[in-house]
Amino acid sequence: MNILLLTVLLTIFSNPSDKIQIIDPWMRVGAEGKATGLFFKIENNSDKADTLYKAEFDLAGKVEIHETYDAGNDMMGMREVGMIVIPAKSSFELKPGSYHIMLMKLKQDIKKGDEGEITLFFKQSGEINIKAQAKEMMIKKMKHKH
Ligand SMILES: [Cu+2]
Repeated sequence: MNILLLTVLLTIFSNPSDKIQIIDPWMRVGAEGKATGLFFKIENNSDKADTLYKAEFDLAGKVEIHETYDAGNDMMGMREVGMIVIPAKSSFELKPGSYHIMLMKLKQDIKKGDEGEITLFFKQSGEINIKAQAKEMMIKKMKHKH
């Protein structure tokens, strides 16, 4: 890799003026009319807390910020939370089985490898556009040997 390219890459990935960084965004594959999840890690490099309060996705009729909770009787439930606060100099991870962005009422199928552009809204940092690629969830396969 030449020095110029390396410098450009380092500038992109370690720009200290980027107070909020979105790391490894991805979404789960989904079917038209259904809902799917969007996940990423938020790094807040500033010395002020920031709040994620909204997300927009063109291919979803509705987008909500969700958390997963234990609903008792071995059931897991999901509910909307109005926002996620990321304290100063810390990070917060949205992941399956935990906090996530729920992309609802999908306007088309989202297949493995599809890329979606999503806009995240932060109180301090404003709008941040991200690209998330669709992946299939890793599901443990049951194997029967006879
Ligand atoms: Cu959800």
